[in-house]
Amino acid sequence: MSPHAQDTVPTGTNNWWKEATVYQVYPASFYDSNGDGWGDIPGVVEKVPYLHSLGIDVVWLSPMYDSPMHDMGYDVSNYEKVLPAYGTVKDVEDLVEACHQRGMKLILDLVVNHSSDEHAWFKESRSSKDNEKRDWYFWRPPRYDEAGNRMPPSNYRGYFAGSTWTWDETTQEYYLHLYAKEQPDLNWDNRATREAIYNSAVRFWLDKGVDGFRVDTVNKYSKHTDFPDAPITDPKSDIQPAIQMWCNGPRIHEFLREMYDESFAPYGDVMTVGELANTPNPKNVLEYVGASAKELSMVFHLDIGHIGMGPSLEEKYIFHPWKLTKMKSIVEKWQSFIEGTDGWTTAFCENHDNGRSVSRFGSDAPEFREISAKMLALMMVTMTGTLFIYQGQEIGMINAPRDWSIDEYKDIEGLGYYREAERRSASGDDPKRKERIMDGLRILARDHSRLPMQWDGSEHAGFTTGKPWMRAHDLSKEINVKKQENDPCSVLSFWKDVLRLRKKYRDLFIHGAFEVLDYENQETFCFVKSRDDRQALVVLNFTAASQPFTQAEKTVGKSLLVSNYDSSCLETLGPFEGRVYV
Ligand code: TEU
Repeated sequence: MSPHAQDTVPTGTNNWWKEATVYQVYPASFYDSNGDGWGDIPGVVEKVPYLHSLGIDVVWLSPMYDSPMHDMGYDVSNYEKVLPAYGTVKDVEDLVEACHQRGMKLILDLVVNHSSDEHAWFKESRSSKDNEKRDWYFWRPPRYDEAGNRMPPSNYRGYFAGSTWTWDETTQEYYLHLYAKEQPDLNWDNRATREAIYNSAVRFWLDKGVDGFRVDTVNKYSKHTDFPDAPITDPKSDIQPAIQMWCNGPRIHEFLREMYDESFAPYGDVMTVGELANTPNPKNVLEYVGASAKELSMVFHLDIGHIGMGPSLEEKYIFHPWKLTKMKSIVEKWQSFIEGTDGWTTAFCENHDNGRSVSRFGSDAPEFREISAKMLALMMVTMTGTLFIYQGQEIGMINAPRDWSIDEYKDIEGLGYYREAERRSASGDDPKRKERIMDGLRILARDHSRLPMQWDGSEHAGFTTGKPWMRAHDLSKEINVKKQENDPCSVLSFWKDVLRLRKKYRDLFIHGAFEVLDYENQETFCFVKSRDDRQALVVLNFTAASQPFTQAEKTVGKSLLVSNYDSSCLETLGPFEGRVYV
């Protein structure tokens, strides 16, 4: 590698966060240090050396704020307090310290599209129509149909299977919530609300030394506040998909620029990664992540997570078989769009809102579990952008067993879909919906990624000595950190090796230009990463059968850098084989 590889980087300033490997910790399920069945912040502190040995640069801690936990902490009742089961503000300061001591950084999850209905701001807002904080949330009077029945102000379907409007008896008005009724949307149009958000949720934590934020639902802060009805696309339902009413709204860039100027920039090169839904056009994405836009460092494009999901909110948890060309077109789009611009991108295939990648994109059959986890690792470490790994991905954790009943599922979103399906099946409106949704949840539910982290083969996977809030995987004796740590052939050891290679070949893997070679092929995914006169060739077999290596002639002049097979023949790719040539 050229010693000056970084000088040749074409994508603008090489900020510290561009080459970072980020590890997402879901605090409830990571490590329980006090035996109460819930993971906690001291538990994360204890595992910092483990993350450091893996090669992690940044820890992203999912919400740890005080919360009634209707949506696992994405319903914050006090931004300046920590959920008692997780610890204290002081514990978070200790975690900052533990990360910084090892040259690592810590980012938090900034959840400010909505608060909890138990937040003091909402309690005041709902108390009376003339309360000074009334306008901090969206309150609207009812409508009435011809028969005089009360109806919500608009026909929107929210994310968690129900209307976005809930009636409040006290003041006889509806309030808006894109998610659960316990998550009322904050009114960003009000300057005083924005100022309170910046102070309480952003500056409070930057003052404590955190290095940035993952910014939840980042493009939903500006709504079309006249709330017109959405077009009827689901005639059987009285609620309709209405995402265009709140994604990329009229004032969104004004708000994000203001937050940048007033809350991030004064603290230096703060890392911000926004969660950007429903922004299909790369040109519009650059409006958020171009360095000159001064809004966000980077965003997640959620398309990979949506593979296999239905096309609309109504169909979301009905599994739709997919083809490899789908994956390729998504990867190509979000790998290439920054080339020649001042924007930056991200690479990830797992988070707390999705099933496990091995179960979805590889195979969790015992004979293919490890090999396909390694193949997916090769895909991820060779991708341009900041890399995000989700806890347990590094040991190849898989979805919950298929025979677990709905009682093991805890997530508000999945359960909302399931209960709606039960009603619709029982009423005869859609008799098979319940089974189709349950089938979808087995692959796609958010619960799969929320099972306890598998540390060892002891009871509850070594996650807790108490009763875990969510059941540990039946296979935790087979898939766990302890078993893999000293095995040079394990998935964990493989991740450690390839994360090092990612840094060594940073000009190609982190900054390279991306090109797909075999777009039409539904079995293999071959792509090239290049910069100046240097090239890497990545070859991945996404099937459980051997496949011809159609791009073999492209290896001329290159040598094999890494593979998940010990040996193989050039022209044939074994099941889930992955190779990287440079
Ligand atoms: O998710 C945002 C979001 O819009 C969801 O639709 C997400 O893509 C979906 O749940 C995937 O199944 C964020 C958080 O990541 C999620 O955990 C929260 O529930 C949500 O915001 C509300 O805060």
